[in-house]
Amino acid sequence: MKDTSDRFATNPLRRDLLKKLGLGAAAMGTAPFIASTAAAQSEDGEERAPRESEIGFRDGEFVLPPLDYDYDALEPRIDVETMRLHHSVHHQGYVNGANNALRKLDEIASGEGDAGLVKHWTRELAFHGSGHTMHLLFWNNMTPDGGGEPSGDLADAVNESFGEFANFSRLFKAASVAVEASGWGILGYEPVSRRLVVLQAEKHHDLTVHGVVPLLAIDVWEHAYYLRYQNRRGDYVDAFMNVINWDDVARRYRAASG
Ligand code: MN3
Repeated sequence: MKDTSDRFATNPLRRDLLKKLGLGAAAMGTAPFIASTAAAQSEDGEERAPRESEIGFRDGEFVLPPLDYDYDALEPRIDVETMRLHHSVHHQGYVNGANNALRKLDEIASGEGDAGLVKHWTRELAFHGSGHTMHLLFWNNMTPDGGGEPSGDLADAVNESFGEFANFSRLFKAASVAVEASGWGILGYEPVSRRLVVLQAEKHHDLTVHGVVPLLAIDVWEHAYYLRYQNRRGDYVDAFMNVINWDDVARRYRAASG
């Protein structure tokens, strides 16, 4: 893996795939990948250096960044053991899977791989690549000091899109609770209508509206809540509302809509 990473980093096909994954220019060169370009802006819209927790790609490979807070920081809403397993095992699995899929697709591109498996490996990239980017978003969407309501431009956008915050909250929670099997509840920016939308994702990527930029996401796979909440997904969704980092969501909104 190590000896070929330089080739992957400079491979034109890989660049194209990274673009399609929405990873942008920062992923291609020496600049670190930021979970969303949105997060790379400070409160006043100026560029800022990415936090370590936002860097999900380095030296030609997807990587698992550390969290911005300790595993026990979101107690009692999200328990320490869930956080530890979810970050260090589950998220790492998506990082590994995405790197493997890219490697296999690079082999096919160069004529060395089995082109008959292209359907398999693109599906693997969609699943693991989306798993990686969604978890990067999820971790940075949360903070021990979270909850409440957004302010500023994001608050205006929520009101314009949903009428008022309570309506957004009702819709977001309903969508998150109702995801069939494993997936995500998502607040995203839809660039054609230029409004906010609430979506579900099944797995990490099914039900996507292409072009929508996810701003806020709650993981409703059982691995995200089962140790503490068992089958009570609704209680977990309610708890999540109290750890949302609205400053992070607002930065992403500004970059996506700007
Ligand atoms: Mn997860």
